[in-house]
Amino acid sequence: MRTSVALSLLGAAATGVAAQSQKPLPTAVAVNNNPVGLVAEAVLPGNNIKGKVVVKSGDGGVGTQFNIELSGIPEDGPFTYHIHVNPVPENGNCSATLAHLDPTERGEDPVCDKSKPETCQVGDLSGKYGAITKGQTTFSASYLDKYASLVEGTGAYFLNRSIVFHYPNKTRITCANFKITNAGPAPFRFQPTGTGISSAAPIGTNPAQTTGGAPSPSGTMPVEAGASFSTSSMTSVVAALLGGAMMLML
Ligand SMILES: *[C@@H]1O[C@H](CO)[C@@H](O)[C@H](O)[C@H]1NC(C)=O
Ligand SMILES: *[C@@H]1O[C@H](CO)[C@@H](O)[C@H](O)[C@H]1NC(C)=O
Ligand SMILES: *[C@@H]1O[C@H](CO)[C@@H](O)[C@H](O)[C@H]1NC(C)=O
Ligand SMILES: [Cu+2]
Repeated sequence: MRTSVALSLLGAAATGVAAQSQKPLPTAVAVNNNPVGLVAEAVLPGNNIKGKVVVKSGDGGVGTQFNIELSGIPEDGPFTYHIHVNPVPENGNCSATLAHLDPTERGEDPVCDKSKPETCQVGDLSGKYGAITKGQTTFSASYLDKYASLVEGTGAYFLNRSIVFHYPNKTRITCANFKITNAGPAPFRFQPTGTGISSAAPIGTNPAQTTGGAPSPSGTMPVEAGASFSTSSMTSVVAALLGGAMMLML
């Protein structure tokens, strides 16, 4: 009797210890305010794997769409790839990009569980969406990632960082920096005599913005302009429809 009580207490204590050592992994924050229309790409230098990784804001600024097209892939895969913390320096040294983008600081272990992408390192793209399998000489992938951020100033922001491809032994094969190719619509400015929203302002593709850092001169967010215009035009459409319906009812 005493023995069994003691044993069950021991059992409970052991269970407690096991539960403690499996602390839940931190979860990444889903990004819903990426700048609509923003497009960037990382073009590989092409001395082995060729191709590029194009990223853009998901619909309505929700998540980041990744489109990857590669060719000339060596035979000795599988290859993993990640967003790394630092950019590639001028000399192309992929080692200088340091570790994976990991704003939640969950670390490398345990390995990423694809079914719980929010618990993976934000930069562990092959962990979340699959590696380049052995034997394929070309690779294309397209997916929406909820956690990588296009919002400057946030920990998961990655357009000032790099993408790195690895051999199975983790040696770095190739790497490239992201460059903004389209900053998205310029801030909307109200023009009383204007005939159309599209003529309101030039598209913001000035090179200063592609190197990152400088906010747009007006300091307003480029994103909301189109959205608020279409909201107001939607409102008037709805109002017109409602008006029509009421006329019919009378
Ligand atoms: C590349 O970067 C790593 C890490 O910063 C450094 O240790 C190494 O010396 C660099 N190699 C070259 C060739 O610059
Ligand atoms: C990239 O941008 C983020 C957010 O703005 C910042 O915290 C980080 O230090 C930057 N990293 C580099 C390498 O510039
Ligand atoms: C890793 O693998 C590549 C390709 O097979 C090879 O060229 C390289 O020497 C290996 N590096 C190490 C450190 O074993
Ligand atoms: Cu990596």
